[in-house]
Amino acid sequence: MPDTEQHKPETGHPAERWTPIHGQPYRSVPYRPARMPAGESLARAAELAERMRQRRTVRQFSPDPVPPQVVRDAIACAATAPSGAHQQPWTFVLVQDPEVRRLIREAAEHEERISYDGRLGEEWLAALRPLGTDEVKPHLTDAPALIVVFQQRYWLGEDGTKHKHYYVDESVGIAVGMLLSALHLSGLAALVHTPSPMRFLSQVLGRPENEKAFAVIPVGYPAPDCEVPDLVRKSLDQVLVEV
Ligand code: IYR
Repeated sequence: MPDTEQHKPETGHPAERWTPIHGQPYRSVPYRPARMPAGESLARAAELAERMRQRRTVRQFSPDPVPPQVVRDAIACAATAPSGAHQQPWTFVLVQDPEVRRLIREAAEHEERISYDGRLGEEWLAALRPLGTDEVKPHLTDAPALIVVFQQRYWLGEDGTKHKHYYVDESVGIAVGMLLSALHLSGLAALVHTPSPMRFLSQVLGRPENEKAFAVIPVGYPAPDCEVPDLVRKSLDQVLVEV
């Protein structure tokens, strides 16, 4: 079996940077994590479930800065997500520049105004009414950081050939779930914002044509007067079916 640089496991070491592989099998390496005692598993699972229950989507952010390394590490967590054919079809753009955040807000509010003025349709507007959202998006400039997530629909070979990626929606969705968990468990609040259409994000951020915006995620601390809707989550017996 070939043993080239491309087949080595990813350790994050600069000499082992990922490059796309094509049609060659991966080398296998042992995977023998120590088994966690059941008692410890139970305790950790219950604690994690409780901490995740405390996560809330926030729409009112404090302008206080966040440690950028916390956000980078949360993105590093997201980038460990499983993906179709291990193609890792994601790009995370971390925007802290106030002028770029202002441009994103301006363009998002322009699109959202059209959406709330009727593009969404009456049924969709009715579904949103309980949340009270509208076209004004102060979180895009109040939050000190935005993570703009792009899906890579395909990758471009050096000769310009397009190689399709598989299960891109699923892969990026899983990665965003892991990102939200990591941010929350690291003490930061977030919002998944999906201005529509999102083409302006590629233009403002100068992204290549193989990338399509997936979501804008403002990240920060809740404003001191932040309020959230008094939501009730489905109980476990409403979401879990055991066979
Ligand atoms: N993208 C719009 C509308 C919107 C849609 C859904 I579904 C939401 O859960 C919330 C908002 C906006 O961001 O306002």
